[in-house]
This record gives sequence, structure tokens and C-alpha cells, in this order.
Amino acid sequence: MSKLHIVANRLPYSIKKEDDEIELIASVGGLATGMKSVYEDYGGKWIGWSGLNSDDLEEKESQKIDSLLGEKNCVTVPLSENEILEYYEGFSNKTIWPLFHYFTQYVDYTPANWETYKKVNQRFADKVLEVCEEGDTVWVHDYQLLLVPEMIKSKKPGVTVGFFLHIPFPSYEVFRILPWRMELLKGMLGADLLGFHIYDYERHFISSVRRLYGYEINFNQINLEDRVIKVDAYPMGIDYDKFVNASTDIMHKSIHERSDLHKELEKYFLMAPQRRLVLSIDRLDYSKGIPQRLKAFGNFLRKYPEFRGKVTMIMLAVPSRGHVEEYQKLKKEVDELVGNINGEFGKVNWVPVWYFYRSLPFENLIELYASCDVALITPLRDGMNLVAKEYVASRITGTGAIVLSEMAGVSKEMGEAITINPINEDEIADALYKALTMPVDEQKERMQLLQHRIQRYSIFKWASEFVNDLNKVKELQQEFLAK
Ligand code: ADQ
Repeated sequence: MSKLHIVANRLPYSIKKEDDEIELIASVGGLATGMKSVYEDYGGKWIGWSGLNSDDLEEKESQKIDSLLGEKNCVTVPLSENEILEYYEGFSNKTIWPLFHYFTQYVDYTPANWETYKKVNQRFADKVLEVCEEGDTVWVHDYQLLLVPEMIKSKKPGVTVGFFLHIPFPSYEVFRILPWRMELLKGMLGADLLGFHIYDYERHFISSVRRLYGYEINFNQINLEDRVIKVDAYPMGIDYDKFVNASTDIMHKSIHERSDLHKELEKYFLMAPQRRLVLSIDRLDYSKGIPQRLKAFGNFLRKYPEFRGKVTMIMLAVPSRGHVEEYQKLKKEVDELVGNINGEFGKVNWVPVWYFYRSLPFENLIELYASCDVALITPLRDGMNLVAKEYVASRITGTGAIVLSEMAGVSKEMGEAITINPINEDEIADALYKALTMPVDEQKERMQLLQHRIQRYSIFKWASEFVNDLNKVKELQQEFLAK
């Protein structure tokens, strides 16, 4: 039977290394959950990086890690300190990430980073080529591995290759800025099926292919001389039931069983019945529009003084890419803005922004989703944004409102949210007012529609639809070759 292999920058396990003890910790992230349902069924391997610097590992430790991961059908791609710096932090996160999110002023054009990106992509492809046979299928993920599809296809044309991009694909006018645009596109075009979160990214990609390579394109099909390539939109979903079940469990916990955070949240509401909570959750990334959101919240408190003392914003920011200068600057800016707002508006018995710069356990995340009246999601650019979907799934009471940036891919699926332009502080303030004063019946009506939609297209549906389409492309290729 032909197999399906997954390739992603990270493996679905992280490694805990203490003295001589090495332990694998399974990732609970969306991608790991969704892929588990496909690659295990198809008897394939997951090829990726362990997250460790190979320079820090002794030979014996590397072997132990490889063997533990091997038992989980994972194949490790080792990365040295310099490779982490130039391939991961460098070309992936300082070049492609800002460019694809339209932050052209942040793009770094260091040629050495590009050279290392190519070298590391080749190493990933070589590992794939070692484990896969002609007739197998490989699904490559995301912007760190744009060259891998072609590197596989050129060596083993009988392997069916799928590629999914988790971030936006920018418009041609932005993409063309990159000196290595031709090579990156060529790399992606090694795939037989290319998936994007939404139709707009698909359209931008096709436009770049047409202008830079001049290939013949029929709707979502690119015709090459010897094969065809399909391009389509697959809006990534979440493990919906996991959030519903966790939220239900939390609701049924007795007072003694509740976490400290949950108890504090309940105390907050008990202090004054009209009190409201607004939730803000992201990785600390400049694409997420966090400073703009804080300014808009300050603007809201200025414009609607009747809410002072009654609304608190809980802001969770997960530390991310702390070695990259732009992220260090952002952290400083956010720290200052939180301080300014709390200093300007805070009272002895009320803090306007509760700010947590850390990752939280799943249980606490659910408690926040379940307790906050409004989710304020205002990225400047976001491929999809799963937080919005997780909030919807966790609202088992059916209440709650979402203020959502039109720049997030997820806004295409959430017409019932209150959409805003993320740099329009005034519009955000008014949207927040609307969300906080929305009648319960209207909240429920909107939430029910959202819940039905998000439940239907779960992470499992997303993954199986992509794999089914990959199988269809495989048949199409065979027909094409038979002609
Ligand atoms: P991200 O930019 O990481 O993903 P997002 O889709 O919102 O953004 O996913 C974040 C995840 O982290 C969510 O599952 C959330 O629950 C979790 N999380 C956030 N804050 C947390 C905290 N404090 N503690 C613990 N967990 C926390 C990229 C793209 C997105 C795209 C996804 C999937 O940038 O646009 O939606 O990939 O394709």
C-alpha cells in the first residue's frame, strides 16, 4: 500500500532533556492533532526538526532521541546553531514571514540566510527521499519548506506531493520584491496540489505564477508540459469537540476542583454584576496588531467612560521568536502601552488590562474562552487565526461576541462577527461598544450560526479533504501521463 508522509519544520513532539533523562512531550497544537489522524492511518512517517540545537547534543543523546522518535514514526532533521540562526530565525522568520504578512520594512535580505535556507530545505528533502518510495504521497507544510516540493519531485517524479501554506500568500506586487522569488515559486511548483487557507491567497499565488513563469492556467489548474498542478483553498479548522468537551467539564467542576485562575475570574464578576471581560490571545508577533489593539482599548475607555471600572481586557501574549530584534522591540512597546493604560485609567479596585506574557495550560485557556464576554481579535494580517474558532467552540452557553479583523483569513468564515479594520482605533472602540451592549438573543443567534459552521469544517475534515484531493490529483496525473 502506498504511504502518506508529513514534512513540517517541527515534529509533533518536543523534547525534555534533564541530566541523562530524555522525555518526549506530544504537541497538542492544531497541526499535530489534524495530521495524526491522517499519517498514522496511512502508515507513513513525520519528518521534521526536534527543536534542539544539534551542536549541544552528544552522539549518544542524538541516537537516543532519534530512537525514541523513531518509535513514534518520526524522522529527525538535525539543525546546528548556525542553521537555526540562518534558516529558521533568518530566512524563514526575518525574510519570508514579514514579506508574506506585508511588513516589507522588516524584510532582511542577507544572502547567507538564503544559502542556508536552500541547504536545510535540501536536507529535509533528502530525509523524505530516504523514507518514501515511488507511488507514496508526501504532504509538505509551510513557509520554512517552500523549496522542498520541487526537491522531492525532481528526484522521484512518481511521488505525489501536496503543499499547504499556513500564512498568507501576498499579492504579486509584494512577492516580486524578493530577489529569490523565481526560486521560491519553482520550489512550490514541485507540488501536485497546493493548498491555501482562503481563495485570496490562492489567487495571489496564481497571479505570481502567471506573471513570473507565464504558464497556462485554467481556473485553479496550472498546465505544465509534463504534468498539471491543482491549487485550492482549504480553511483550516480546529478539533471542535475537544473544546466543547473541555468547556463542559470546566462548567461542571465544583468550587474546590476549580483552578486558581477560574476562582479569580468568578471573584471578578462577583465584585459587580455588570462587569465584563474582553479577551485578547496571540503569540507576541507584530502581525497580530497588539499595540494597535491596546491603543484602541484605551480609546474605548476614553470614548465610553461609563465602562471604566466595568470592563477588563485579559491580554495573553505567548513569547515568540525572542531572538529576533523586531520581536524584542514589540515586547517593549506592549509592556509600555499596558503600563500607560493601567496608569491612566486604573483604580484601586479595578485594573483595565490584565497582561500575561506566557503560554498557559489548555485548561486555563478554556476557562478564559468560557468566561470572557468578548473576543477581541485584531491582527494586521493573519493566515487564518485559530483563536477565533477556539473561542466559538468553547462558548457552550451560546453567548459571547467577536470583534474581528477583516485582515484575518478566518473573517471569510465569520460573517456573524463584528468586522473591523485593525488600524482604525475608532472603529474598534465602536465595535467593542457594540459587542459589549449586544442583546443576549442577538449574541446567541450569531453564535449558533458560527458554531454550526466551525463544527462542520473541523481539523479532521480539513485534513481528510486535502488528502482526498491529493489522491484525485494522483489519478489525474496518471491519466495525463497515459495520453
Ligand atoms: P499562529 O500565528 O500561531 O499560527 P493561531 O492560528 O491563532 O496563530 O494559533 C495560535 C494557537 O496558539 C492557538 O491554537 C491557541 O490556542 C494557542 N495559544 C495562544 N495563546 C496561548 C497561550 N497563552 N497559552 C497556550 N496556548 C496559546 C499560524 C498562522 C495562523 C494560522 C495557523 C494555522 O499564523 O494564521 O491560523 O498557523 O494554520
